Amino acid sequence: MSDSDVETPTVSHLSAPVVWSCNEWDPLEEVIVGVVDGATVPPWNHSLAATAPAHAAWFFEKYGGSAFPQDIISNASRELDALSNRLVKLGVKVRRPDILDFNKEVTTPWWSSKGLYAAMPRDVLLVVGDTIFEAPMAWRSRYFESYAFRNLLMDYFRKGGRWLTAPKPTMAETFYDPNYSPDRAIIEGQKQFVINESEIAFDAADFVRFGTDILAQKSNVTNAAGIEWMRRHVPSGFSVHEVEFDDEHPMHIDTTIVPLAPGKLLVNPNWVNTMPDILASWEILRAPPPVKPYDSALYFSSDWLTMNILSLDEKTLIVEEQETPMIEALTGWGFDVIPVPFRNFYPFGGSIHCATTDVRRSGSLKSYL
Ligand code: ABU
Repeated sequence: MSDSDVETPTVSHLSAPVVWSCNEWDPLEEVIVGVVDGATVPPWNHSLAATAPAHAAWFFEKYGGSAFPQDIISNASRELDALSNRLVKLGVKVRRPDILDFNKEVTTPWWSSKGLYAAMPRDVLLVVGDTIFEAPMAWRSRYFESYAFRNLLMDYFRKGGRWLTAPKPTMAETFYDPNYSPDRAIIEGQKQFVINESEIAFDAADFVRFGTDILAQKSNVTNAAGIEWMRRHVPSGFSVHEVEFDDEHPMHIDTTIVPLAPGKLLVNPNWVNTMPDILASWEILRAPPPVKPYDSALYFSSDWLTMNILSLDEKTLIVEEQETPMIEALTGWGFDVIPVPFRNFYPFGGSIHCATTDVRRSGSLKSYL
């Protein structure tokens, strides 16, 4: 390629920032919705076993290394498209990542692996104010996942968005604890994790935004070094606070605490026994038990995907349509609920919050905690 083939980034500064989101509930203007095309099932391995339910091992043993079964992809894809169309009708600009073939084996100096998917923008990208962060991730199968979003990121960059990419860990053997076992996730009162602190790692979904304050948890994909890296790089005016809950196998905070509106927090009754002091002034709704049984097609996740809700604004929530107890509880708490079909996406390990990343919400930076 000659230099003349390379497009020079032309930066246009819009009157409103192209990337701007400070919390989970301001009015949603632009969102990325994931895609499942090209998704590959990772082989059952040590880091996956740290959080995937043991009952799902058969799925990974049968399909590991192969494309997801086509019927699972088609059904989920239909629901992602329906969600996108619904959001457009609600006045939200929807962007989609590129479709990549994650069944290609990639090799680094330390390992070889196939990929996973571009289904969960929430895991990969985090918008803090005017900056979009690309997470380094901690699974080998997710090492190149952010490239499905690169064209979008370049577009935001050209339009004046700030974009930061965290340093990726090598994901060499030395990064994982060979002695970690999900059966011994707490030793002498200390939570154990499959990743160590030798390198920086985090998934964006271990962070949740409350305006000037961002809460983050250590997990099997996010270490203290990753939280510290974010603390040093968030734009001026934001602070990152580490919190810990009672999920013994944490991976992603968005089925543990979900802020829905200023002062209103949905919490997981199994994993939140003690509220961190920083949230003491917030009104709490303990989530009703999930409708979907744990041992159904939930290959990557707990059954608390029921809590994985996207806020359209501080009054309106998008919720999976069959989660009736949740819909009733939220309606009773004063919210308007837009039910959408999303059950067929659950086998990929997330629901509506995971499948989306808000790139722009109106509103200004404020303190709520
Ligand atoms: N990725 C969100 C799923 C977290 C959970 O297993 O509850």
